[in-house]
Amino acid sequence: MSSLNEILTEISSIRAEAQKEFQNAQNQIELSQIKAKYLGRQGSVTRLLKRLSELPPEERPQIGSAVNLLKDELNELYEKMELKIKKNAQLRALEQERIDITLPGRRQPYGRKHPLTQVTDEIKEIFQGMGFSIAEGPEVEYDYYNFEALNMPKNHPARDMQDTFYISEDIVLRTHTSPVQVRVMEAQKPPIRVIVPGKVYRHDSDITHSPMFHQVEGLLVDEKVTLGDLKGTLEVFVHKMFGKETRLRFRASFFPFTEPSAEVDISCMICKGNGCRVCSQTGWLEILGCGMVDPAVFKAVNYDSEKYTGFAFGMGVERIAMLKYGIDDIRLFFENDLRFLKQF
Ligand code: 2NM
Repeated sequence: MSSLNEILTEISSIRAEAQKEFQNAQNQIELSQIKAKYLGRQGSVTRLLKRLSELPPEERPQIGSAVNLLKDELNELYEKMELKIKKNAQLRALEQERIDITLPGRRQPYGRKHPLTQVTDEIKEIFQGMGFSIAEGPEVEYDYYNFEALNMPKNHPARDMQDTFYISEDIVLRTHTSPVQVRVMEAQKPPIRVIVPGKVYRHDSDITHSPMFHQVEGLLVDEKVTLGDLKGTLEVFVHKMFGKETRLRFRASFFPFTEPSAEVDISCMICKGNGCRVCSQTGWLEILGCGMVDPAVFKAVNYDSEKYTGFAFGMGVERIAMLKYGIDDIRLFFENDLRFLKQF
C-alpha cells in the first residue's frame, strides 16, 4: 500500500504528463485517444479513484479531493483543446474554399431560336400587323376535317395528291393546317381573319421534302371580299418578308378548296431575277398557293356563300427559309447540327 506522499507525487506526475499530451494533440482523433487514456473507464485518473477504497479512511478525503481536482482540470483542458482544434479546422477550410473574385468569368453560350421558328414568327408578326389572329389545332385529325369538309370526298382524285399517314380508317396525321380553318369557321361567324401555323405530315422524303414539315396558312372571310384583297394582302406580306423591291407573279392553278386558285412566284431575291442556281435560271421562285374559298367549303361549315366570300393561302415554312437563306437540303433543319444552327 502506497503512502500518502507517494500517491500525491503520482497525481502530480500524471497531471504534468496529461497536460503535455493534451496540449500537443493535433486533431480530434488524437484528443479523444488522450481523453480515453486518462479519463476513460480504464484511464489512469479513473484507476486512481478506484484505489481510494484501498486507502486508510483518514487519507481518503485529501487524496479524493486531489484526484477529483485533477479530473476536473483535465476535463476542462480537454474541452479547451477540442474548441481550439475545431476552430483551426474551420479556419483551414475557409482558407481552402476562398473564392478568387479576380478570376475571369466563364461565358455562357447564347441560345437562339431555330431558323424555322424565326421564320414562322416573322410570318405571324406580318399578318398580325394586318389584323389576323393566330389559331392552332390538332395534328392528329379526323378525315372529315382534313379532307371531307375541304371538298375532297372519299375517292376524290385530290386525295392521291396527298401521301397521307393513316392512324385509322377515319383518323389521319393532318396533311395541311386547313382543317384548323374549318374548325375556326365551325366555331365562329364571319368576319374571320386567322393565321394557322403548325406541323403537317406527308409520306414524302428527299432533299426538298420531309415527312414532317411546317406550314402557315391564312383565311379571311367577310362580306364583299375579292381576289384584289387577296393580291393586296399577299403583296404586303411579300414586301415585308423579302423587301419592297420584290415582284409578285400570280399563276392560275388548282386546289379542291379554292376557286379560282393560284400559285404565287416572287422575283428571285438571290439574283434579283437575273437567273441563278436557286431559281434554276428562271428568275422566279414559287412561294405559296392561294385562292378564293370554294362555296363547297362554306357549305360544309354552314356559311351562306351568297352573303360571304373569302380568300385563303398556304405556304411551307421550310421552303420559305430555304429560299431566303439559299439552303439546298431540307434535312439540315432537322439534324440539329450546331454548325448549321449557329448561322441564324
Ligand atoms: C393553300 C392554298 C389555297 C386553304 C384553304 C383553306 C380553307 F380552309 F379555307 F378552305 N385553308 N387553306 C388553302 C388554299 C391552302 O395551301 C397551299
